[in-house]
Amino acid sequence: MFTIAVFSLFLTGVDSTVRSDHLCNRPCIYGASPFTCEYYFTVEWYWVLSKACHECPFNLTDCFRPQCITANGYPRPVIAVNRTMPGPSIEVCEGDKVVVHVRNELEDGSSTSIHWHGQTQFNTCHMDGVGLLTQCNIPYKETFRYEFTAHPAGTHWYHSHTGMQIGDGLLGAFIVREPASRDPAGSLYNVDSSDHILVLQDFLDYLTITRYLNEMHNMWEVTIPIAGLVNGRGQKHIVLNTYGIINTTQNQSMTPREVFMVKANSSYRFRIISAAPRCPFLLSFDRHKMVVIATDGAPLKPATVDSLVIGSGERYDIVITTNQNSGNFWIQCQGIGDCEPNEGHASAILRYEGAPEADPPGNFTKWQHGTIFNPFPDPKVNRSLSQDIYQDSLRYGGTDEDYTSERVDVKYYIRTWFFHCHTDGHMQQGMAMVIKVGNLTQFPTPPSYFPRCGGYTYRDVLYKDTTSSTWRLHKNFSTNVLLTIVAILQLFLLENPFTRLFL
Ligand SMILES: [Cu+2]
Repeated sequence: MFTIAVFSLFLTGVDSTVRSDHLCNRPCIYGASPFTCEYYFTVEWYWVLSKACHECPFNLTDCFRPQCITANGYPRPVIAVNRTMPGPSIEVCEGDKVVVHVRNELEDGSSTSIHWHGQTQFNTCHMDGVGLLTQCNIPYKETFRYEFTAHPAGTHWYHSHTGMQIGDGLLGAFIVREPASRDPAGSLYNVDSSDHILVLQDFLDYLTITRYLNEMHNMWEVTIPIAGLVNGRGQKHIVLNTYGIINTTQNQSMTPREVFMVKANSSYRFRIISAAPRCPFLLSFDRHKMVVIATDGAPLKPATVDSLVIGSGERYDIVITTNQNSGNFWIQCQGIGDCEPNEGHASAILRYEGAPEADPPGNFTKWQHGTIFNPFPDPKVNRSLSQDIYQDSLRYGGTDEDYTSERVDVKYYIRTWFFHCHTDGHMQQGMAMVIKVGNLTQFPTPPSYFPRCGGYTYRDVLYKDTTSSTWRLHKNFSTNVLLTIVAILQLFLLENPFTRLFL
């Protein structure tokens, strides 16, 4: 085993895009020894267009300084990891051991926790990061050390699983690569780079809890003002040269969009993550088809489309072939449903090498999206239903797994799952339940030093009766979180890639 420890705080590069400069971001070689990949995350309240941004956006270079979060140009509080949003990407190979030290520096005293969305956590379910369920929330000023094996391969992400911290920025990409030879779609692309990870957020001009309370308690509030961000960047608000303190002839400017650089005549794997806690998005690349090759970490039989709909928490891997003449092209992410009326869109730029550093010609055009993958029933979407590809027609694209036959390869117990809607307000309103799989005595044992809060771990619930050598319930079980279980199910999980949607 190699141990690679890097303080990612100092290695986030010159901008806040999502590339990982960690040594664990490497080509994955079949049969090679796994690495131990160690990261240090400091979670803290931070600020859009902070002092670290100097003269951004009047001096655009300043917008790419370390610790400068530009978002859509509206100064507001955010919860950042190492003063970036999205937080530092984790990019590892399948089978690596991932160690993340999460330090809570949230100055209002809030607690936090981080869930590794899409990771199976075999035998480490206590590292799943669901606050108050699989672990205590991490208190202010304390550090929690997550440690688990990266599995399965694919495009995943991490995010806070405490309160509504996702909407305020506590999220990042979590990419688990495998040797290209193991990827059924490996022959369809030439480039699978950190430079083509696209993290989509919806974003407010105020804290997420404000929107939630407004929706819940303000009888007049019916609109949802939202803007989209791609890799933490968007362009919505005009920034004024307040007080005239920046020495420029401009009196207003706008924050930069994210730019994805490509070369002509090649094929790129784009890894698209929807970290948007609220909006589904309709996503397309102007004048480029997209070949969908995976969802939520599972390979699909490739499908060629013009655009796709991505919901909260979902991931799609697509291949873009750069078959146009050099130029700039819009990457359009249109918020749909109730996110449409209020400028709920994000845009980024696909720029061919040699093209001018400029916006693509023509405006961001809505609703021209051809064949749609997984269409959302929105009457404004201009489409021919007969062409569209629906989710239930997706086919598993793997070659080495026969998930339809009734056989049990492995038996494992995953203790408790928090099965929930990934739209933040919906979860808070109760679209969630705790599912316990297996008997308490069958669960993997957390380390003896694992922190406790109020007796939620199985050890606090059970004790071993030394005379009969059987497990018994403690009498003071009444305060235990397990009492909130609304359903106890025996689940028979087939190795179906789509079950991973809910992890
Ligand atoms: Cu999640």
